[in-house]
Amino acid sequence: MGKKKIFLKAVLIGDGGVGKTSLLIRHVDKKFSTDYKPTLGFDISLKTITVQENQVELLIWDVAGQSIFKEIRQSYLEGSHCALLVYDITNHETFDNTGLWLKELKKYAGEVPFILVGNKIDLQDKRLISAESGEEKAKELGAVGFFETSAKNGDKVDDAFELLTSKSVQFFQSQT
Ligand code: G3D
Ligand code: MG
Repeated sequence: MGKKKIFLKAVLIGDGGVGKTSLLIRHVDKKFSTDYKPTLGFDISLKTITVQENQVELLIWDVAGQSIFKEIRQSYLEGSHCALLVYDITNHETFDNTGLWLKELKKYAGEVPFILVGNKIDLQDKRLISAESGEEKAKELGAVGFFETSAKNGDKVDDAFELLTSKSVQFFQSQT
């Protein structure tokens, strides 16, 4: 059996301002930018990750702007194989909204693996959501993993994307 090439569509979801774009920039380009220009529509980045001898091409979709229009949201979420569901540990509302984002994902993409991510852990003095609450939420929502990250200093960012990729490959291999 030769090596297989697998293409997966991953979407970044969660409220505006939680750090989705920053996490993507950190993972794909290995840098943190504070002055990138948000564009209209989507950005799609490609990340190649090797999982069990298979070359996985992760196409990571990121939506521009603070909120997503309903019409756009459908085409954004449809056909997703997996998702990174992000909240900000310094912002309660973003944590409470994770359930709504998951509902949207399920509506358009079905039951796909996702990882819950609590971002901005460099801001410890502003933390409002404990790691324990995050863990609990991840279980309650049915996430395949949970990480606390910092897009600012890179903490656990690659781990989150890599776990998402390997869990997704497992998931889709178990379905065929
Ligand atoms: P979004 O794509 O989810 O809307 P962004 O979020 O990636 O645009 O980030 C929103 C703001 O949070 C940005 O600040 C960004 O620099 C900041 N941010 C993202 N991740 C982190 C993090 O891990 N730690 C800290 N301290 N800040 C973060 P501005 O000021 O540019 O709006
Ligand atoms: Mg963004």
